[in-house]
Amino acid sequence: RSAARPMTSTQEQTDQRHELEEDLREGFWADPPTLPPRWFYDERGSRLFDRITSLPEYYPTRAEREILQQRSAQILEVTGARSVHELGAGTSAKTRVLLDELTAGGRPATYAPLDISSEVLLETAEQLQSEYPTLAVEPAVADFHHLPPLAGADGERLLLFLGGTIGNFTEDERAGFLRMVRAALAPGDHFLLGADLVKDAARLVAAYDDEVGVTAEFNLNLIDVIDRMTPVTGLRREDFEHEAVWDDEASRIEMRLRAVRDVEADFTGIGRTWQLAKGEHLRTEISRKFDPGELRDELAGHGLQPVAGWTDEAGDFSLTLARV
Ligand code: AVI
Repeated sequence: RSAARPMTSTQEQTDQRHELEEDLREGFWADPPTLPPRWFYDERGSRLFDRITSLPEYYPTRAEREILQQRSAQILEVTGARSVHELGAGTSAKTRVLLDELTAGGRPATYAPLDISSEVLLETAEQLQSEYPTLAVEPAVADFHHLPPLAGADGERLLLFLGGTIGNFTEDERAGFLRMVRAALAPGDHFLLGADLVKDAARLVAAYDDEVGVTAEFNLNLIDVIDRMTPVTGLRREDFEHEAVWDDEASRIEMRLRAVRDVEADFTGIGRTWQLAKGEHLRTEISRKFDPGELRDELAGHGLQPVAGWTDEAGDFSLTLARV
């Protein structure tokens, strides 16, 4: 969730610009135009996302924390894990509950936070290392498409993918991701997946269109990210409005930026003009909501055998534990 953070070197800045331009070329002239959600997360976007996670309407973060608080001991008992790897770890906030259990009684263990942003990773690793003296903290830069070889003994690894980020993938991306997870694990290793569940449409829409407008700001910030990272004229945030729509058939929320007037933007960096007529939209994110049974079948279909599953008390969010 953190591709567009402030960069440390000009080279990294140039690389990021080229990656964004590649994504623009691929998505912006499609119908509807799209952009991968990773571009939301510059410094401001990451701060806005943190605010989203404590909004009254946005239940997933609280629900997942509730499950982890109740089930961490059980998860570690069932898995026998001694090395925990977390993809998209960020600041590892929720994971601390699990790390407390993992290191209870001063037992040595390994925690490998994996994230796209080396900055956040290193800060988090340093912090965790001082909090958990018996934990070997081994951060590694990784994105959702490439996992490095995972340290630890076969059968003792637990890979975490929390937060419901699996819902932000398209069907193809999700299949590719699960193949990658399966390939990274050995027989006896486990995978713990956080996923948001289908529920009443009004609650889902409210979670992505909150009363005070933090999610709207998060969505509109994408226009500022694009404008800052690639040379473009005529792309203005005031020409768009935030929208969250529930698509029942696809079982997903779509976040959109709808044009409130005709937009004509000149992307001089890639030599193309982009037009969006008033009333048309740019799709900025999908957030798929799952049926627990279907999700278990999908995992099993990828060689990840579900061994346990839990929801929070309200049944809003799920953690599924699968074994290779
Ligand atoms: C990161 N991801 C799981 C969030 C979600 O709920 O799909 C991103 C988000 N977008 C708007 N609000 C939250």
